[in-house]
Amino acid sequence: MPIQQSLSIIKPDATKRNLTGKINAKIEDAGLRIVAQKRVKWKQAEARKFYAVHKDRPFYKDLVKFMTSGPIVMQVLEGNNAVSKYRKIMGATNPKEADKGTIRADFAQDIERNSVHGSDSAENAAKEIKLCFKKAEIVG
Ligand code: IDP
Ligand code: MG
Repeated sequence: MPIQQSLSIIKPDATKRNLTGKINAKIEDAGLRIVAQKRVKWKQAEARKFYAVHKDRPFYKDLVKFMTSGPIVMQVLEGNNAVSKYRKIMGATNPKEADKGTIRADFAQDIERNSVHGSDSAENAAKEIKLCFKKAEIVG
């Protein structure tokens, strides 16, 4: 199995409810290592850039508003098949459809306020990590 990296974001609904530690515990229990982490508040332009792939979707405007509404915790996760492993422990986008025990099943509030972001492919992970972190901030 290849060692991979994935970009994770703990979203404002979760930081607001003080869930960073509980989410990190699920990440570490799954065997992923948090090799970079920083808490920031995004400006509109940063959120728009990060979610540019969704710019034509009906939820884009609200998503940018939500992602700039409070602090977020950006992370680089490392481990075997990190991209698909993290998607699995995150659960489905809509928490109503998320498997039991996943981050979204346990913590998400609704389809928008769904507590975490995770890269959906190795290619996008590389792009997102580059957008969010300097090389020196990632310490494996
Ligand atoms: P993902 O986060 O599971 O990869 P995406 O389809 O990439 O899901 O959507 C990005 C984010 O946009 C979601 O995590 C969620 O916060 C928000 N979102 C997605 N679909 C909807 C929707 O139908 N209504 C409101 N917000 C949505
Ligand atoms: Mg996505």
